[in-house]
Amino acid sequence: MSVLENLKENVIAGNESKVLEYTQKALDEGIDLEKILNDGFIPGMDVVGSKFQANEIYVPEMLISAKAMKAGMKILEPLLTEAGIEPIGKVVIGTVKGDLHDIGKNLVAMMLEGGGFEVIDAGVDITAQKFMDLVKENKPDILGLSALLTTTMVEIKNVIDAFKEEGLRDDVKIIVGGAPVSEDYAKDIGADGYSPDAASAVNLAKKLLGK
Ligand code: B1M
Repeated sequence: MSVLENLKENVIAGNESKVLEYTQKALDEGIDLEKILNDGFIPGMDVVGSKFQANEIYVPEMLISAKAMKAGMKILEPLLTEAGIEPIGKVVIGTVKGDLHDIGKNLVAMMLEGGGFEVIDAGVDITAQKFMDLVKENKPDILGLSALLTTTMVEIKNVIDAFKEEGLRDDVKIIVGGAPVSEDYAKDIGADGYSPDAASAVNLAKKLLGK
């Protein structure tokens, strides 16, 4: 198996030490940074996403793969920045005001990174004002809003309404998710998209940007 095939397989297996080893090997062999990303990390996380959607693996396995991917990406990130290689899009993501659940949101963030996006993670309990400030400051292509409680789900609508009132709604695509959120709710409140899980959030984000 080539170094990149090994990298991909170890991302899928969630073997962090091997991911680090093969990332370094790929760099030592002088393999192009974009090639390491496009033929190692991204296809690895693609397989993880597909397996999750097919119920072949579950959240813990996906988290382990995402963690291994993130560790390897830490080596690549400064080099990618130095080389001026652009991510496929920028996402600001956070859990809305009043809500402290972040496991699902973190998974979505990690899968988006694995899919080639730059992700700015705002954290949890984020107000509409803070989301607006982050969008003005970072100019992301996509804003991701997560809510896990039926009581905080309504806050997603408040954020979207605040963006409309401030005249910022057309500046960013808004995607939403979290256990109580549904496709119908997303449509009703004027979101650009909904995804039920982390793997489909990546497909949705790519689709919204025409990638
Ligand atoms: Co809480 N909690 N919790 N909790 N908690 C739930 C959500 C609950 C369903 C449990 C229950 O009663 N059966 C319930 C909500 C009921 C409701 O409103 N419908 C509940 C409650 C009531 C509460 C408290 C109010 C409890 C209390 O204090 N009385 C309290 C609220 C605190 C607050 O937020 N203000 C509370 C607290 C907590 C802990 C802090 C203890 C902890 C959170 C730790 C953390 O996140 N750091 C916690 C946990 C762990 C859970 C459960 C057990 C697990 C949630 C989770 O992480 N799931 C949960 C019950 C359950 O789900 N079995 C429960 C795994 C995760 C990978 O899935 O987050 O759904 P999920 O994310 C998925 C998708 O939803 C989607 O992709 C992810 C990955 O595939 N997704 C997106 C998520 N965000 C997305 C964004 C996207 C796209 C997709 O685009 C932007």
